Amino acid sequence: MTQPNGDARSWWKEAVVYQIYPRSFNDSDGDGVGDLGGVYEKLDYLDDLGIDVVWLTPVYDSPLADYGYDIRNYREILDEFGTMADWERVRDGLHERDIRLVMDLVVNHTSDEHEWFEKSRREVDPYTDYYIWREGDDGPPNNWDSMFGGPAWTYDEVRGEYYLHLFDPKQPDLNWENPGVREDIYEMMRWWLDREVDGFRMDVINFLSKPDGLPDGHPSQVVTGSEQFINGPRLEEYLWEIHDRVLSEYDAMTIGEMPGVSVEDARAYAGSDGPLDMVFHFEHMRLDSKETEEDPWDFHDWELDDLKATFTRWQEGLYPESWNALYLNNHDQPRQVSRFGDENYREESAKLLATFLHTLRGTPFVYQGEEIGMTNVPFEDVDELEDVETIRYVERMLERDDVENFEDIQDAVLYGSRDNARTPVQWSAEENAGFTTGDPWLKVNPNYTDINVEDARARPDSIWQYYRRLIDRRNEHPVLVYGQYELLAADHPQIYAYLRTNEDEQALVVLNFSTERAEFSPADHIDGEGELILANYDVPQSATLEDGLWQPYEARVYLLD
Ligand code: TEU
Repeated sequence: MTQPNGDARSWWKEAVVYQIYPRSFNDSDGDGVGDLGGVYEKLDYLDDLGIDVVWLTPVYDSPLADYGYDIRNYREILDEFGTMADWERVRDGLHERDIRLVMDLVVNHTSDEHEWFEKSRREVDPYTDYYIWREGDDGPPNNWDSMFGGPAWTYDEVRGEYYLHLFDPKQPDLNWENPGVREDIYEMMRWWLDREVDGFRMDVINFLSKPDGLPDGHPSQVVTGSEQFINGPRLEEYLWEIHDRVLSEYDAMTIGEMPGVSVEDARAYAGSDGPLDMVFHFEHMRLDSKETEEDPWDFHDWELDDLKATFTRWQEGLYPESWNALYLNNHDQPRQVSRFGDENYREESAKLLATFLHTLRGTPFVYQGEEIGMTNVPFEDVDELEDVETIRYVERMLERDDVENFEDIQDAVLYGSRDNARTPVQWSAEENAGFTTGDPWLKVNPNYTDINVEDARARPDSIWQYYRRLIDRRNEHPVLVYGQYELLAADHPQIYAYLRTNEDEQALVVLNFSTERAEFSPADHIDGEGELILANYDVPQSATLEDGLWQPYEARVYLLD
């Protein structure tokens, strides 16, 4: 039996990606900000972990209103991060270690300090229509909200018109209707690909197309207007154009970040015949929040039922023609162990989550610090926060009558802020966790004395060592990469179990997603014997499928006969 067409083997399917947020990764010059020199120092570290691809979040020149997602110059490196020569050194060092490099592509918007915007607001051709400008009679041209809260329009005194920004006012949206904009973006993409970049993670790439006439959004939406600008009318056309004009000429990996994307949409955008390789969807990021107009951060506990249903829908829905991008946290989300695991069972639950991520069909994305089980951060005051989204949230909430001070919303911030993921990587128990000899730009999580890389590498049973073994297992058993997914015991309240099957092998994954012991006998659900190939508790190699009692957050992977 051959693999179905859509399941043809590719390097980017077998890869494990490691996401670096350079500002918080490692500081080589003592200014308190991580940099490319710091990444260079850690190349052997990345190699030892066994990852195959690095995704570098934006390192381009930027005024940092959204920490680099507001680009001033696509072809320059931000001074704080180093020079183009430093970037080349990182690229070459990665390539020497057979690690590929994926860059962030932010082309829904630029910085308002980008030369194109400076010229556009002065109506200098050909840049006059590079952005989305409208006159407004008594206020903004339509009712759309920005993703960070507040109106999506800002009045520009220079031009005397409003411009659209789906994020911060310092992030004006490019006008993709304008062929000149598209040409310039394609040229820029080729410029990087010709510099041996191995692919792009494409920021909010499903926001590119805005409908003609920019109609008002439905007021029932949490972000008013989102149903208009998410997956807009010309999106597919633009993605195909990007593919045909640029990507088709290179062996590049492409991951589209797509808030609000459904399984059906994803099949069109990232099928085996689609323009992109895979997409980041957000459905599992919504399982614990009830976003409302009043409070976009209304968090509650997530349910295992929902987690199973969501992942199962994506695992089944993208088989066999499309491919999953797998993640449980990143620079925009809380730490996974604090959210989907339990800090009281930090080591066990971090390993369980890792097992989950690496044994689903798709490409796993590991976010820096995840491999040592870094946790959310006990921020004590607004002054400790840096993230624009969090700061806007706090400002908006403080305007409400029922919110008097920071303490009233502290729980939501401690749970949900993007800064949770952005504190410096904890390298050692030395001052500032060994991240910098200077003053770190964002507070170091005080738990660095216990949770750090040095300790994790020294302990054979650490989360870090577990990641290494897990990556090895995935490399040894293609069934863990390609196999078809089948959910078992769908209604079990604690256990999440599934099979992975291809023509040569079958694997069984059992995860106790709870703080209680669980009863579950795999033998009730499958025939045959199994060989244990990975476990996060010390269980004998001879453990059988009849075994019925599972420890809190216990995870096991069996290869079946
Ligand atoms: O994020 C897109 C996005 O939708 C975020 O607003 C996300 O939903 C939110 O932060 C969750 O709390 C991308 C980048 O990853 C993010 O860092 C940028 O701020 C944003 O685009 C704008 O470029």
